Amino acid sequence: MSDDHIPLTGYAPVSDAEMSEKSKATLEMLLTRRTIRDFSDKAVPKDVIEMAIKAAATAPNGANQQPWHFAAISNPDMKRRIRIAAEEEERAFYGGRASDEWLDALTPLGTDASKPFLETAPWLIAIFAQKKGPEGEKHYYVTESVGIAMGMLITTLHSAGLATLTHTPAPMNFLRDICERPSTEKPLVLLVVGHPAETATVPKHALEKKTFEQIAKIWD
Ligand code: IYR
Repeated sequence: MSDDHIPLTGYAPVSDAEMSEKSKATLEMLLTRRTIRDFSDKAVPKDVIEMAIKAAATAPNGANQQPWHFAAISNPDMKRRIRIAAEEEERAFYGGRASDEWLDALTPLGTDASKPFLETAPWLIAIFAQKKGPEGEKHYYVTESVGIAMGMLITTLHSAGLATLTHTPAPMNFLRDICERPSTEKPLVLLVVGHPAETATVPKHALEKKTFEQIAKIWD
């Protein structure tokens, strides 16, 4: 073993039966996750958000450069500014910037330019990808790394009992100004986090999942 490596810890031996049980339990937990757009204004403690961000930051990533920044916002004034800027972009998107083909693909979701959840939900997490480090050094596999971290963030929040919406106003460069981030960072997603409103619905379309055979092939 070279001087710059240490023995692996954290992997207790596990039986095949236990592995099956645990993976099934995680699958069942994830099968209950739904993207929602109707949020309650019920508060969510800051420590839950902090914990979820710490969980996201354990993600495997290119050259351990950890090329991410999470701006977690519950400040009502910032949420309002984000809503105003996002709705302006969305009005342009739905009013002609998006192709007919794109708008057709969105029809079953029933989305439009109105984004009240950006003020109603207790937390917004703006996720930034750092193309470069503080000294201008290049980062590798940035989108992949941040994508994995976002998946882990959503999984942690869902397993805590919270609902999320992966909102992607396009373009969302306004987030850089509002969250005071440098031009070397690209906002990727605005994650809306909170409890579902009692009246929340999900589009039937979202429940139509591809079969296992459509998405995978096992070569054993
Ligand atoms: N950003 C828009 C449009 C939108 C695009 C996709 I792809 C979606 O899956 C959902 C919405 C909006 O948030 O309404």
